[in-house]
Amino acid sequence: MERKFIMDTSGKTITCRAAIAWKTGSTLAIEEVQVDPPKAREVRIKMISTGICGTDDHAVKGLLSVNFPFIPGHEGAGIVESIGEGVSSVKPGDKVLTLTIPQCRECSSCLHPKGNFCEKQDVLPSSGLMLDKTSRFTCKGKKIYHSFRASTFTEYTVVPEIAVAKIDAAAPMDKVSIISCEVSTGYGAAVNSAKVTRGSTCVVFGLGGVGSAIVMGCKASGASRIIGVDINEEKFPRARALGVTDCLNPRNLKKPVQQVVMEMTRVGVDFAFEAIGLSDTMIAAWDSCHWSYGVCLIVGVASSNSQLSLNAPDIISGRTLKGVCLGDYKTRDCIPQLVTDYLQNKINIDPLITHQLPFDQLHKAFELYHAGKTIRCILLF
Ligand code: PAD
Ligand code: ZN
Repeated sequence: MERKFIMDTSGKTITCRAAIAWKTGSTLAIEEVQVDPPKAREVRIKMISTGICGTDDHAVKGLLSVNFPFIPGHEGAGIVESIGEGVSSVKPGDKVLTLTIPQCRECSSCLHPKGNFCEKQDVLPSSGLMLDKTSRFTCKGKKIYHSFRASTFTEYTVVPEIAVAKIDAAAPMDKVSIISCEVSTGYGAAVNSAKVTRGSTCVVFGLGGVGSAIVMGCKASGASRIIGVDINEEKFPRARALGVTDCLNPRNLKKPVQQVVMEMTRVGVDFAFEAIGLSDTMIAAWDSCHWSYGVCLIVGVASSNSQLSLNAPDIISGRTLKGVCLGDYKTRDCIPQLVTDYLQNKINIDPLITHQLPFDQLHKAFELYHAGKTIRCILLF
């Protein structure tokens, strides 16, 4: 008779592999780390997969204000290994996604019908610590910081219960990690935040992971024209397959890209999305909108302390400028539904996944990302 030995790790420190960013801009190092058990209202997760998001790259490069050394990654799918005292929404064995923006259901954002930027988030600013201001990670006796209270580039992580979304037990865990950020951010920005209308015109700046998910959302909403802007033309064929009707490389244009968009649409677009994280492209997106009813959504995360400078008098013409995080979804309430929608073939996330590699090939995954070859590369544990 076959006997299974399952080691009970609950309540114990787990030693496992994790990627650490030791200092600004340094290559990630795969190290042996100690992961403490979850404290009250915390959850320890055995990671199954994690995507590499543009925000992780910004953080590792030191473009965002984060504390080093830290374990990057936030776009994760895993299985609950153990829970701390008072946790009631998940139990060991549950399939979950990590959430960069938690939903505490008590703060001003959570209680407002439209708010999703929970006050208990750790992005702006980022302390790299859990809610009790301590860390659950150590390496070689040193304290290691968390990344947005998610840290998914590790075999085990600890997160607050309010930053965990329980998902459908049938979810394919090698794929759904991207729903925790890329899909909810991009698809959500179009369908939930902008509420792109049938027959409308859209422009999407940046055709990487998030931009591609925005294109999917614009297409699903019935946009009649979707202009895609990227400096990497290798992104164009896939973008066209997802619904982009016109591709522009600003480096090959003789005029500013916003002027070209204006001429192509005669009056400016209904909806403009910025999914790069640069002030210049945010301004270009704003300038591409119809001056009266155009809506400009800023999805890209700009580097810390950067400023956005707009021509002040132009603002009264009526355009809307809106920032959006995770598609404006109330994360724990809404993100599991996207997983169910995927399982029911209402959305298809497969074209957004171009690469899947084992976790120990993390460096190859980052090389492919930096070479502009990936839409999303998922690391598998
Ligand atoms: P990505 O690296 O996959 O995509 C960025 C794309 O922009 C690439 O295709 C680049 O070639 C392109 N690009 C770079 N510079 C320019 C330029 N000057 N002009 C035109 N195109 C350019 O990253 P991503 O899609 O994972 O993330 C994109 C941004 O979205 C990034 O700033 C990230 O931090 C942000 C993000 N925001 C949220 C949110 O909730 N607001 C969530 C996740 C990611
Ligand atoms: Zn909250």
